[in-house]
Amino acid sequence: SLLFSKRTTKLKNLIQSKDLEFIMEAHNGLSALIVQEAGFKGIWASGLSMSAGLGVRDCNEASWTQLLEVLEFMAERTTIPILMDGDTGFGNYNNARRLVRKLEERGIAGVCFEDKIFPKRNSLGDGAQELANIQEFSNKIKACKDFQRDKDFQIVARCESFIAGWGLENALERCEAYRKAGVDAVLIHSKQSDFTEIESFVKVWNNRLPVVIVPTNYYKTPTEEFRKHNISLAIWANHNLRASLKAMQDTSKQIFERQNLIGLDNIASVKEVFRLQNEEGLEKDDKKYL
Ligand code: SPV
Ligand code: MG
Repeated sequence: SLLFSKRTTKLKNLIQSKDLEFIMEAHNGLSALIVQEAGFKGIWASGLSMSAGLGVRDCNEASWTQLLEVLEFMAERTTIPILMDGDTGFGNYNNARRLVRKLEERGIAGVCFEDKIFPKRNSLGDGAQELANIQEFSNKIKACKDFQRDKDFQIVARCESFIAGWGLENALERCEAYRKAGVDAVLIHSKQSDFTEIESFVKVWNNRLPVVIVPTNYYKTPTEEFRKHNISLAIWANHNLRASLKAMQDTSKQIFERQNLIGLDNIASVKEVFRLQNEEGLEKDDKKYL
């Protein structure tokens, strides 16, 4: 049954189902658990948030093995599927497929690769974006699909045509090539503040493969619009990182200025920290084994 299915199968069902589904960003073991406890059926291991959480830029400054360590903590504390933001795959087809192998070994359910050049730049920044050669990126996808061991492991091809300023025709040409290469879904990204680019794409795309979106900049678009346009998966991509960042800034500032801990109402109790760490589980086991 679904309840006992593998995480890869769960992610496959989320992506391939007709219904609009949502996954939420996490960037370490604790935030991953928080996403699961909130009720989400899946986790977006955001490149922006994982790198920001490590204090570095979102342009492949953290190595892929460093990210693998982060992902391992996220997988350890959760049972819902994790979709890794795999950026460009950290090299050519061989580097990308080897990452796929390592992700499978660590219980990660899928990966998203974007059609840019290593080292990538975050899509929401102002700088110029260089796209990968279509054939080369398609072959990278094909190599990864050929190499995965679990047939349900999901590979999402992320098209950056709109981000790089190339427009609809380019986006359609690319996504069709990635579909032919055997990808499981396409992610079409836009940094506009409205839904028009995405809408223009999905109208012509016509459900050839499930469509994934990241509505960070067009967040004012009602979720009903996504549903109406048959979006398969929406990613809330960075909001736990941004929420915690603001809370940490406010808390550090207040404690620094007041030189005391009075009136810190917006922080979790130590008890809550222990609960999330599952201290209780260890206490039980101590009784049994110590
Ligand atoms: C991320 O969350 O790292 C993403 C989405 O790739 S974006 O920041 O919009 O590029
Ligand atoms: Mg990213």
